[in-house]
Amino acid sequence: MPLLRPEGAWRGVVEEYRAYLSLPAGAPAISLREGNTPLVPALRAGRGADLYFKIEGQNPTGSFKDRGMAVAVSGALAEDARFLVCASTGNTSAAAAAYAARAGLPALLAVPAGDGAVARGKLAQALAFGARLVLVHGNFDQALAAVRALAALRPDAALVNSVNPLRLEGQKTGAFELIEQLGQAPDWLCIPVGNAGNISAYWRGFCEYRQAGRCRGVPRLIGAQAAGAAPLVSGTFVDNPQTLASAIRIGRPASAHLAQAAVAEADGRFVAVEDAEILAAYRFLARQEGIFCEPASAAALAGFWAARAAGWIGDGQRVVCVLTGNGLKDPERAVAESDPPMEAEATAEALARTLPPELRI
Ligand code: AN7
Repeated sequence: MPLLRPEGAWRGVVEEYRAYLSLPAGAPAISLREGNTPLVPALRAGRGADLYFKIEGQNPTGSFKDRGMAVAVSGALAEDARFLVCASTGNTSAAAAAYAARAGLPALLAVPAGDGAVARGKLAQALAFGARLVLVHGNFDQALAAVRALAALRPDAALVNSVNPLRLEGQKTGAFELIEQLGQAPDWLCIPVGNAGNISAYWRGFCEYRQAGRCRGVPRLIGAQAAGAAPLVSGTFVDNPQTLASAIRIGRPASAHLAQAAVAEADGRFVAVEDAEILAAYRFLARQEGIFCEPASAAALAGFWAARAAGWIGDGQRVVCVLTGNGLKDPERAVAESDPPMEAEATAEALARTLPPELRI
């Protein structure tokens, strides 16, 4: 008989970390074996620091949202919710759709309508998982206000945006894993910030592991926002946020207060990065590191580079950039940023002529 669960196999964040999660006792574990993502050392991007990438795009639906969604949907079942609802720039909705399918619950997903508002891969995921996908006339912030209002009217709904405390509970497990993978906390964590839940969750995770004696120190935080959607850098909400990194096109972060407290306690900084810097980091990651993430995730590396240039992060310091989502989420951006393919006859000679000049003989 083959073992259904070989000794040591990863069980997903609810079962691996239940003792650290404030889930209702007896909540089921809804899991797609999320978490346990690779920590990959940078080869060329480090600029004199000791840089690593946490590859959250290797989660089941391709983003870090799976950690929080596993816990939120487990909690929703414990509380007898009859449907899930969320607003999203795409990744939350993809995760909600998958975990709803897993849990056998319907999901209502409100995403901003409009060209490029949500990357194609994310829309495809929501549809494939069979969720009710609604293109809302408005931006993410307006969609979030609408679903919050709906959830207030419907006690049978589980709102699974990061205003649901179980979402941050799940996402803090990324910090736990980093400490386990490095043997201690890094000196710095660089992370993209949109609705500001994930940076708040990581900070909670680091502080809880320190409290539990699992690490001695906690990292300083760099929260990277796109320059056109940077309310935490400017200190004022943005009514019409703009950036090609659609995942973080958010002007009124729901967890702004938590993120501000985290960055203050961590002696960290919020930094605004221009779309051109995000794209440079996106291309560098793919071409020089072999890591294909989505543009919003590349903001973490752009933020790291900005922090290095400003002298905040010193030589040799250990830094982790959280690469939050998979590059396949946004295939249109990948094609737009790349050379077009070549064409050739199906012969050796024709193929050889497509080699770069230095390789032709
Ligand atoms: C790839 O899916 O808000 O600061 O609705 O998809 O916790 O919001 C996505 C956010 C970073 C920012 N990277 O995290 C949504 C959504 C990626 C993301 C963020 C998001 P938060």
